[in-house]
Amino acid sequence: MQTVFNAGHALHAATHEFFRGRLVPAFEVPARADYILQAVRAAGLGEVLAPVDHGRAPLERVHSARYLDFIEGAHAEWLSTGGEGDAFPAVWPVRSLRSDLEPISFAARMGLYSMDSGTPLTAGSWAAAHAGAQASLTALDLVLAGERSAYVLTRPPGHHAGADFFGGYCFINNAAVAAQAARDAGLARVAILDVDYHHGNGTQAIFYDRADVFFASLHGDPRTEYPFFLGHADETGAGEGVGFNANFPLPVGVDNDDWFAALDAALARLTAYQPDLLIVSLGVDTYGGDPISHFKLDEPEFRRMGERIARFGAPTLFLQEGGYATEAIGRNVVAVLAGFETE
Ligand code: SP5
Ligand code: ZN
Repeated sequence: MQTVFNAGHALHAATHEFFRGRLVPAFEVPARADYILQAVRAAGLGEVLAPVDHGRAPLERVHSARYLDFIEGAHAEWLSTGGEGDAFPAVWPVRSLRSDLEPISFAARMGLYSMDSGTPLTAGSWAAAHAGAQASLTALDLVLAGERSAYVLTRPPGHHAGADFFGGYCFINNAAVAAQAARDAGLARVAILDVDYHHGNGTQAIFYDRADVFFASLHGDPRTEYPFFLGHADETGAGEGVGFNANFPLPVGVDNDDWFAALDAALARLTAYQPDLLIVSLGVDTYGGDPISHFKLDEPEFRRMGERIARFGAPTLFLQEGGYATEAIGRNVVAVLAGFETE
């Protein structure tokens, strides 16, 4: 399996994130990608390629131009309006407040275009996220050209980012950009399987009223786990999209057997859908040793996950999402990808 590596990932480097009113050391750090790259090379998984620039148009198929403009200029604007270091939002247009008008105030626009204060927007966030989307499009090209699979090694992750907001460490929704690009390349049906510990609220929202992209997700129950406000089992799609969204919320500490039963149930739904392409939002924060999550998968389970996804039998694009046990992340990711390769 070939890897498309976003070497620009390190431009997004936060030292701290907001948590319970304090700055705590950031979890989503450049070393994550370094460890994965090392493990991919050590395992001899396959060639490591650089992204090819596909421009901004494929991003605008998913995100609003206004949002992309904002993210591109946000850090410079933060500095020019008196901010120091990384930028954080502090005010949001919640129920009864208006989000249909774009304010002039930078602080107000930070709130309009975000969902939480736990996502540092750094000087290099746009460059890193933009390059990650290019890596995703490059890996998609490999699969469209007939490769059985490809892996996108990138950060920041993408699945929490919506059409016009950032959050959950995510700015550009790589899975959504790739899925839309696959549709635009002529594939009729695309399935997204999100196995990150956290519900992929951004991806779900982007495709919620559509039948041409099926979103299925296994994740910590949003009643207790981030992103809290989406990811319940009764979210099955809207309008033409009814029946093309499937959530499998699982309790904190879920048994590995129950996690795999949910994976089988999700894949059964996707089998009935008969997609032309499977995109896997591959977060490995389901690892037992993850510092911010509460599932119990380990290397044998990650390998089994890869085998199970391979048996699904569709051309498969793996995209890196979460995983915060930095020293174990390479081993865990490679276990999934190597498991896929052996099937
Ligand atoms: C892509 C992805 O996995 N995003 C996850 C975003 C999680 N944001 C909430 C983080 C809360 C950190 N909690 C720290 C607890 C330390 N004991
Ligand atoms: Zn996650």
